[in-house]
Amino acid sequence: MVHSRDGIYPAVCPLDCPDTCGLLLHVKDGTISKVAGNPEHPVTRGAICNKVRNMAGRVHHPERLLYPLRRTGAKGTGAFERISWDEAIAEITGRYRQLMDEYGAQSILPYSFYGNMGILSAEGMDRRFFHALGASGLQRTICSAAGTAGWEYTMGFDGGTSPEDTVHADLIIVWGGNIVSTNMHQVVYAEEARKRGAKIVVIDVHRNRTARWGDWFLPLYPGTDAALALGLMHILFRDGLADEEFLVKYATGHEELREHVQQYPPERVAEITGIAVDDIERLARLYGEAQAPYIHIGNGLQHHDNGGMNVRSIACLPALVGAWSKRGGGAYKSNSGYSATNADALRRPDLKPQKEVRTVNMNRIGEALAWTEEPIKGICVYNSNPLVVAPDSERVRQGFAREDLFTVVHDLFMTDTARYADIVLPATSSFENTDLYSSYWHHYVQLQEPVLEAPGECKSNAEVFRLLGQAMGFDGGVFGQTDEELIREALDYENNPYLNGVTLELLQKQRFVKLDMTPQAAFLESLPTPSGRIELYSRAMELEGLPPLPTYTPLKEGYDGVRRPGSGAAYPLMFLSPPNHHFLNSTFANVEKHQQLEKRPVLQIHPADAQARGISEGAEVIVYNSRGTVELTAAVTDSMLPGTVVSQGLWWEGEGRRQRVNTLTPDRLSDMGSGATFFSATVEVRLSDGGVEAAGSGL
Ligand SMILES: Nc1nc2c(c(=O)[nH]1)N[C@H]1C(S)=C(S)[C@@H](COP(=O)(O)OP(=O)(O)OC[C@H]3O[C@@H](n4cnc5c(=O)[nH]c(N)nc54)[C@H](O)[C@@H]3O)O[C@H]1N2
Ligand SMILES: Nc1nc2c(c(=O)[nH]1)N[C@H]1C(S)=C(S)[C@@H](COP(=O)(O)OP(=O)(O)OC[C@H]3O[C@@H](n4cnc5c(=O)[nH]c(N)nc54)[C@H](O)[C@@H]3O)O[C@H]1N2
Ligand code: SF4
Ligand SMILES: [Mo]
Repeated sequence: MVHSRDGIYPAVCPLDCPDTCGLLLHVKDGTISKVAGNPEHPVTRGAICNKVRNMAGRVHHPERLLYPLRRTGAKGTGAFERISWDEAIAEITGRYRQLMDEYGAQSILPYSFYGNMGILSAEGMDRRFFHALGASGLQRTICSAAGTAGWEYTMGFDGGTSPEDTVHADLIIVWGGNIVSTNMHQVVYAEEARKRGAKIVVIDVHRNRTARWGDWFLPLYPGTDAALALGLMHILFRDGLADEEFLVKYATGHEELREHVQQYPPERVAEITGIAVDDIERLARLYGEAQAPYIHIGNGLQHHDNGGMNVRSIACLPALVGAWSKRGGGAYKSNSGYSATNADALRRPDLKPQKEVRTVNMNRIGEALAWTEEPIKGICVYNSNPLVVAPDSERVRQGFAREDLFTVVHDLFMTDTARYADIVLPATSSFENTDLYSSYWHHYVQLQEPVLEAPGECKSNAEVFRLLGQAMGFDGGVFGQTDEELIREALDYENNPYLNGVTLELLQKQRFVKLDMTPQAAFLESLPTPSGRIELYSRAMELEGLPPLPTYTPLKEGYDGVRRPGSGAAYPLMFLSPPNHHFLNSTFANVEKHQQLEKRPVLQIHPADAQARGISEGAEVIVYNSRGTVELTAAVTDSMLPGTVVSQGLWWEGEGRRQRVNTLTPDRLSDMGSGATFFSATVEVRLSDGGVEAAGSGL
């Protein structure tokens, strides 16, 4: 099955990136000599990012884990001994049986995300195993949960404009998304639109790579996007730029909205957002007069206390101008709905011994590990690196340092999290497995078949949970299924008409298969909202105690609407920690090539804020708040409005340098969807005195 011969083989990029590229792996002597984009993949069209062009450095990294390990020293010190798989599986199942007897199965918690986007790797045997065990459930809300909730209240369906169609847009607004780094093929489509005359507007809190590429950059204060959207709606109604015919036909509540947005005149919105009145007026005119305006809603504005409402408010805009009925117009927040597979068949929630199990929000993992009532006694981490990616990371570290917590980590590397494990299991790279991939942006489903031999004793997620399930004595029919059987079950899903015609056989033949997009033509006629229409006014929100109309609410820890510190503001600077260009969340942060490309973790600070603190370019600074301290190198730049500082990238803990930015971020939950609020953080910054303070990381 595995190709041992030299050659060029198709593959799929497994990373949590909307582009889900088709790849070509050049293999020589059993190793990758080159990774290229597949020129035949209709969206990839031969182009891939620099991160994955350098993927061989990760897959063949000398520090890849090759054998199961058992801890021999204190947690966090990285002292382990090699054990066999038989010993590892026996120890895990033995401990799980003990915990179940003593504390109940819900004392065990899985912790996973999408380190590998493969459906079998992220949502298959693993889910079956924890369901059958009766373990606590995990709310996987770290990424886009707030925005998904805000979008679905408005549109009902987790889908929007098709990527290929955006070449026909004549105005593209990239709102809270750094697509040059995070969705490069959308940039390619936008370039095509630009050649046909489209303007590209970027709305962001800092002049990122995307802002530098766009035609017009509008910097604003963090977490004020809903106010801007409401201000635009105010002007659209005021100036007769709303598409009344469309609203009558497809929306609910436009009269209430017309009335409501009178509270958001441009002068007030300028004060809240930091954008000049003239610019708000100009943007509204551009939007209202465009033939087919398209909005790309990024993740940045979702990671806030008011993240759900930011998306909810922006999601109303296309309806106001009737953009949904223009080719290329509309908006994208996620297109996951189009490619939904049969989750129940794959994950088997019916295996749960009891219907209701406790769920734990992954954003609150630090707090959850400190519960004294019904404590979590076992945690199994895979596809994720919570010590680096979860908020309030010092609290997370303290949780993982608990001597009485039985921790299993399955990963390719000895991550910051794995160092705290009792048992570490070596994971295959995605190129060593069979898996099914769909995109949350484009419409192609892809198949990965093994290209490389697994090194050492690495095993895939599916294989690990098959072994664990069988060792626990769970149903052999469920835990004995092959990868191919699982894929067939996932694709057999009549509730999703877009999956029509996507089969394993066709995937084996073609590698990628386009979803059947014909139902999209009737998209507006069959929205799954309670009213069946675009809900500008949402009764469902009202019933849940949320404002039924889009509304601006200030951040909890930031500034209120007129730049006075809000109720919970303890520190004077807003701290933003979005992804960087060469890492994928915390993936690649340990690969030399990628580290060199990023150089080092820096803090971007405005000249006015730097001067007030005696900070000059290149100075070593301490960034701190009540949660902890991080050490970074200052980059003085006017890329942000004063009062905002930015550090891109999720670095692992440095040698003698505390640089995990999530030390500073709050574990509060967003207004809807129980999402993360990484970017609603405040900090103070001072020059480093050269010494490293005593408290903090134990790494
Ligand atoms: N190179 C690279 N690509 C990636 C990733 C990566 O780590 N590196 N991560 C992947 C994942 S998991 C995801 S979810 C996506 C995320 O990718 P994007 O959707 O692009 O989202 P972010 O990069 O989190 O944030 C985008 C921008 O929003 C800004 N922002 C922050 N707060 C606000 C605000 O209040 N208002 C506005 N308007 N802007 C704000 C941030 O500063 C940032 O410039 O990218 C994926 N692709
Ligand atoms: N401050 C701040 N924090 C953030 C963000 C931010 O913008 N700012 N972004 C947030 C977002 S949007 C997201 S999605 C999360 C992402 O958080 P995570 O999903 O935890 O992402 P990664 O850091 O890339 O960690 C994935 C881990 O999975 C491992 N892995 C890869 N493939 C496999 C496999 O096949 N099997 C197993 N067992 N392991 C595998 C990788 O080696 C890696 O260690 O981070 C969030 N955290
Ligand atoms: S990270 Fe994104 S852009 Fe890069 S190869 Fe993977 S899917 Fe394509
Ligand atoms: Mo994400």
